[in-house]
Amino acid sequence: MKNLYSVLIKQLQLGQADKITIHIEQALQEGVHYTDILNHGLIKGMKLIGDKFSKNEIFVPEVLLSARAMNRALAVLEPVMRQAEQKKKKTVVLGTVKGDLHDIGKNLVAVILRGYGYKVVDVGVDVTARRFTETAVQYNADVVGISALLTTTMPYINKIITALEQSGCRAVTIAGGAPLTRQRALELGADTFAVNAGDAPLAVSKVLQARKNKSK
Ligand code: B1M
Repeated sequence: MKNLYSVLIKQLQLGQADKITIHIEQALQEGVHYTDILNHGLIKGMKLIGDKFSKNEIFVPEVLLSARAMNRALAVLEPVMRQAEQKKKKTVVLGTVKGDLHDIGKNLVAVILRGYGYKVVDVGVDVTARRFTETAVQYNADVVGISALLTTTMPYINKIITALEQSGCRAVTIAGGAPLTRQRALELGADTFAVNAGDAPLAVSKVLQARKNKSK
């Protein structure tokens, strides 16, 4: 099994989108759990790529190839997670802020939330406050999830939350993304924060539960 994960990490690093999808399909057929593929293979692999990028050991073209392979890999896992889903509970509108094109972390958050039974409406990347708000109102969202990966795009989280409040939307807001801290997320008006995709469902459910208790 260790070999499976190191092969996935290698394929991610080489941006081998076709090979990685075939490999994941085989692993799933052999009974490997999707959470193991995510945690021991894909997330670990993206972290290594991020570290190499930060140290200038690899550059944007390589990262783009890896990002494409990662998104293809997530697309293979998604139906499996949907199947595991028992019943849809709450609706989450999820997107990456205006000016920001990073979507791998957001996509991972979507996969995990779906796995926990949330209905996720993914509004994509480079999303304006207006689009977040209109979609939240349209779907009567329980949760709005905002991803921001750049120091320069982080402040836009506050614009989105202000627009949601002005529209009368009462959705719980969660923000996340590499440069963000809990303190900064709360300063920007978010109800909660998650440092990684795995923590997002618990963070959201804590706030939803607290609201429910308050309204009793
Ligand atoms: Co960019 N990039 N990038 N990049 N990129 C970072 C973020 C950076 C830290 C790299 C660096 O310099 N060390 C840096 C930001 C610095 C800063 O502002 N503090 C940076 C920069 C500067 C840029 C550009 C400006 C580079 C340039 O063009 N000069 C440019 C901006 C483009 C734009 O958005 N307008 C840019 C472009 C790109 C690519 C297009 C090449 C590519 C994105 C491809 C894509 O997403 N489709 C890319 C990538 C891949 C990265 C790194 C290497 C990896 C990001 C990633 O996917 N990580 C990143 C370096 C790094 O993080 N070490 C970097 C894997 C992913 C699973 O983790 O996204 O952190 P992450 O998500 C995590 C958590 O943050 C959290 O959970 C996720 C899973 O555990 N999370 C949430 C995320 N969203 C959440 C939402 C939640 C809850 C948790 O609730 C809603």
